[in-house]
Amino acid sequence: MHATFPQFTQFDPIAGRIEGAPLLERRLSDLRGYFVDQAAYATALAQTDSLLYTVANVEPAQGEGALHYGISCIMPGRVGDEYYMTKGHYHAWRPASEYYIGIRGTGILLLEDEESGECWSTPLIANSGAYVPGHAAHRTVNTGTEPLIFLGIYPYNAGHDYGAIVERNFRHVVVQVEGKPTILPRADYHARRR
Ligand code: PAN
Ligand code: ZN
Repeated sequence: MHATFPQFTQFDPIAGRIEGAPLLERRLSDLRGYFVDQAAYATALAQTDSLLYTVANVEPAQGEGALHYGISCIMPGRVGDEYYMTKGHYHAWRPASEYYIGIRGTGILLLEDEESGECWSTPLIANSGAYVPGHAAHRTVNTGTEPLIFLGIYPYNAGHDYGAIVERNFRHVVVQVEGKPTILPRADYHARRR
């Protein structure tokens, strides 16, 4: 059977775009309540509603076995000490896993297993891959000085579930401490600032 979608795709590895794919933009105002330092968030938003990241998804086919994929581009920057990051989500269909391939820049992928509560992280850098297992919340953080660009490949029916993250956020934050990206339990970050 001939596929009805393009068999060959070129990515723009500098801008993080896929030609013809619709571009979703996430700005500071879209991430209200996500950053740990609320005062820094309010100050930043009062200045400008900065672009935090873009996602271009290609969803060529439906049905058992089909794959979707998308390229994400997270800008460099921070809100207070916390680096620019994605909202983060579970897949609506929890067993769906995903594979991330780093194309440009330097970042960290935060993961949390829904049932065990286990938290872990992996680097996300150019020419490397990171596996996101099913049932894991995942958030990507740009800890570098250039855009962080990566490809994500997932089952067509993975879907996004943002609700749980909106409610309780990730247990860890990725913040700049003494000039270096540092992963801290959210509670420890608050305690340090008291
Ligand atoms: C990615 C993410 C993308 C943006 O394509 O959707 O990086 O992150 P948020 O969806 O958390 O805003 C992916 O993991 N898709 O399943
Ligand atoms: Zn995902």
